[in-house]
Amino acid sequence: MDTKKRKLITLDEFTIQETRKFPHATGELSSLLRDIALACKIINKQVNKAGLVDILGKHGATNVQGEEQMKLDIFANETLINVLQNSAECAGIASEENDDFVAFDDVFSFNSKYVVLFDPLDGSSNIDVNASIGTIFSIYRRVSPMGAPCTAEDFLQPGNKLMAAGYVIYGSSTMLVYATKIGVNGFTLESSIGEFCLSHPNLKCPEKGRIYSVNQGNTCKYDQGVKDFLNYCMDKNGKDDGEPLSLRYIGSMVADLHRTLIKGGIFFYPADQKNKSGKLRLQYECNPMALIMEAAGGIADFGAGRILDIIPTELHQRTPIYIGSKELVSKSLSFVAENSIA
Ligand code: AHM
Ligand code: MG
Repeated sequence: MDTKKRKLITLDEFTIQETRKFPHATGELSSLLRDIALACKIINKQVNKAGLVDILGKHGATNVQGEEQMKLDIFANETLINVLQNSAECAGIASEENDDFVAFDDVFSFNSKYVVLFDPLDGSSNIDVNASIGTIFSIYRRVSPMGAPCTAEDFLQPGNKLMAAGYVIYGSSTMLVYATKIGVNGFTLESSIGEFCLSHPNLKCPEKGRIYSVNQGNTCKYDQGVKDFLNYCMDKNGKDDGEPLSLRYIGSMVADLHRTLIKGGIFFYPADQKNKSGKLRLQYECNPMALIMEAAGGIADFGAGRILDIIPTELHQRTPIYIGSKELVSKSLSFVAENSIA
């Protein structure tokens, strides 16, 4: 059957079709993406059961089937590591949950082209309240010589060297959003066939947006530029419709970013007087989201330059972030750059 005449296009079919547009592409990236999607489907199954934890037993306890319960973020981390270790395309991983990267120690992995970085379950404090959480991932082509284990320099590449990045949101439906430099596409998990299917082709972040997303409770700790921008958001003056902007903050980066991508607006997690680099991690959270947002036509900045141009020096380094619609992020930067802590 011609896939063009069929309504459902799976993630796999889509990435293979995309690969065919590039004569030298080998399909290894598609295959790696399929492995990541598989891990996320396994995680999704477990996330959906999270509400039953009180019935089935908490972390460390034994459930009715005699299995020991594992904390969901540990389960997500182990699932991704396990699936990627078995993948033919992955030389090693780095995870927000692990202190150091893991170079897979087998000859197949020594000859694999890519390394994967991930935050296995971002926003995990939201699990208890049944709010959306997510997995964030990034893929770099390794720079260390093939035929040997991957090295730290493979994981410390700037975001502008990313081959691809994405996230899976475990929400009212489960979606995988995936970006390369040429564009962003969204796939919704169709549970009856267990496949992510193309639902949001060629996603673009609206150029203008009316929603700002920040932990506003921290305002007293922010520097004057951020406070001034917050006042701008809350003020009806200077707005086309004479209304202040709306505030939406879940405290789960994947969920807040997903809304920002689809509806427009700004998400920001600034530096403050105590945390001079903000809270969010460059390699696991900010770079992948920056690639997605820029490929969707938006902006991702740390207050004084592109997130994607930061040269990482440590795996777990943090950065302030201002990300979203072109117009509103540029506006925020005009306040922040004037009066920054850094
Ligand atoms: P986590 O990786 O420990 O889950 O923390 C990251 C989360 C993000 O999802 C979210 O944007 C942010 O922390 C919320 O932080 P805060 O509670 O300080 O507003
Ligand atoms: Mg996180």
